[in-house]
Amino acid sequence: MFITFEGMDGAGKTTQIRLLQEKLERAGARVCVTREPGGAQVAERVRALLLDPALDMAPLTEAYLYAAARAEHVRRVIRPALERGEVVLCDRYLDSSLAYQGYGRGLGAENVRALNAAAVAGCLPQRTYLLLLPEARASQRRRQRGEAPDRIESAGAEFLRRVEAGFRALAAQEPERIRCIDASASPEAVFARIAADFDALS
Ligand code: Z5A
Repeated sequence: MFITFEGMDGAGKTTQIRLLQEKLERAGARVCVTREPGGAQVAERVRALLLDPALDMAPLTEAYLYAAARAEHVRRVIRPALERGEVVLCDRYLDSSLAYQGYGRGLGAENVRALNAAAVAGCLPQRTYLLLLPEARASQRRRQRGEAPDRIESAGAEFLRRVEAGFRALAAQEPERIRCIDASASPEAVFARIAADFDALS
């Protein structure tokens, strides 16, 4: 099974992935937890370029770099883990490119999907949990972490608004795969919703 988690930065994806990993491992499943951009050696190098606040790059360059990191991640980590029978839990995937580069940067979701076709090579998630949290709450959670904003986080409120609208549009297009989860409750309450859906899926 290939499961992805999406949403705005700080919505709680990492927290929810850890809770699902614990639940699955308690039940005896083998789990591969991974993230984008990154997850593989070369992809982690590309991640450093993509998130470096000192770099400025054209939107198309950015989209290709995310796709390049994904090509490596799919071939080195995700597909091999699926072939070994592991459950793959991935923090962001193709939908992030559609939302951030397609809607946020204005490249167009379908152009970004086309540019990613060879990178994902048919490797697509069965279920995606889209964690929805008002931007003000997400930025409050990010501040609590005390880390300096990365290049994408620094792109401005209007950009983030387009990204969020993009995620909602993607969920409306594929309601059978993308489950919208209200991420404003406690981590345990949010997880209860994810677990109920996951149990029905598996
Ligand atoms: N990006 C892109 O543009 N195109 C692409 O194709 C891909 C990505 C794949 C990657 O950033 C950036 O790349 C991202 C999109 C872009 N940029 N933005 N913006 P990243 O990997 O460094 O970070 P992230 O994935 O955006 O998010 P994150 O930092 O990992 O946050 P999170 O996983 O969603 O949240 P968290 O770490 O679980 O929780 C944040 C804090 O809130 C933490 O202190 C928790 O303890 C707390 N928390 C979590 N849940 C709760 C609840 N329920 N209540 C209260 N507090 C909570």
